[in-house]
Amino acid sequence: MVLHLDMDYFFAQVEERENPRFKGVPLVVGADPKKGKGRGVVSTCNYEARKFGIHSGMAISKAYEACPEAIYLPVNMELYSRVSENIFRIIEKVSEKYEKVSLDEAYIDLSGLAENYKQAERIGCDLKKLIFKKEKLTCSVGIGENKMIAKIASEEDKPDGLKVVKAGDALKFISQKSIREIPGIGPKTEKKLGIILGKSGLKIKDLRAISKKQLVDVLGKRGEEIYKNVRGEDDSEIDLKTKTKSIGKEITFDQDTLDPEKIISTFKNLSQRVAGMAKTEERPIKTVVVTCRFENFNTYSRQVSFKPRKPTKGLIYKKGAKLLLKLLAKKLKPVRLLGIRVIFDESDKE
Ligand code: TTP
Ligand code: MG
Ligand code: MG
Repeated sequence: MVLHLDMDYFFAQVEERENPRFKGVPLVVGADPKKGKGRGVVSTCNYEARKFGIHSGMAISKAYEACPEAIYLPVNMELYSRVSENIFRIIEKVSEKYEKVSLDEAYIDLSGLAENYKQAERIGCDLKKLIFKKEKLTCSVGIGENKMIAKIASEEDKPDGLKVVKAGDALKFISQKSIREIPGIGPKTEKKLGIILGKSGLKIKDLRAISKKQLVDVLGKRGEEIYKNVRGEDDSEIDLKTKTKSIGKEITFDQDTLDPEKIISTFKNLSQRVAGMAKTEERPIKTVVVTCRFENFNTYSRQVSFKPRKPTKGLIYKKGAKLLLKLLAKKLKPVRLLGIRVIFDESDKE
């Protein structure tokens, strides 16, 4: 048995908690909308804002168009990382056998913890209560016989949901769901499958009509997995305690710029923020990667590796700036986007 947990509208919910007057009104976390002229995207929004069609990844200008009266907040990653750490500490108390998927999402291996679905449900219920008690945040939990079923189950009653899908009910449970609920089926795969069956808006049960051979012909190796997935099966393992491999941050300028002062001060600021985030991992870094996108959208990355060291602002900035300056001197074009990323040392891997 597997339990999947995902925090509800995570960044936005944390902001609501920090400032209750954001509750009950549309709240969007992401780039500055600049009265509709902003260039970035929506990170997430609360459910009130979702009623206006706003969602993660949408252009912030589109979101503003849909709901100019919403409250727009910048991404405060340091805050969300801190909250995320607290949540994972609570999860760890329930079980050491978990996989961290993202800041707000985890799979927990229930084998050895629960003997039946009733016990599993209690564990899910307790975990939700614990998180709410300690962090005043809601999450949604799904329980199933494998990762895929657990994940689809956790989506079922969001927000603040708890859904248990017993082994015998899994097939029926997924039948009427969109094929997009299967992890890894995105718009491209959906389109290819739509062509095979000659229709759109495919449900999971529709895919059961496609032979394994045909799925493999169209999708390659992934076709074999999908053949199993649509039958409720999923052999993917819980990847226990995957450590964060890297942390980075990038920024798109409001206007492409060649101004050295602006570029350097922005880069310094980015380095500082990345250092702040990297520090919370309490592990040394071994590589710094710099990314630069120019006005023509050509994007270049340069990296440097060194003996593992503490991720201080000074180190990250010094290593990064050298790479950046080399790149800028060579290209001499206005800059659209700057990014910096650090890669952690993994030689201490268990
Ligand atoms: P999700 O769990 O996908 O979304 P969510 O928690 O905001 O909403 P839901 O209730 O549907 O789970 O992502 C977790 C956080 O990751 C989200 O709060 C913000 C961030 N995020 C982005 O910054 N950009 C993205 O495109 C997505 C999908 C998420
Ligand atoms: Mg979430
Ligand atoms: Mg998530």
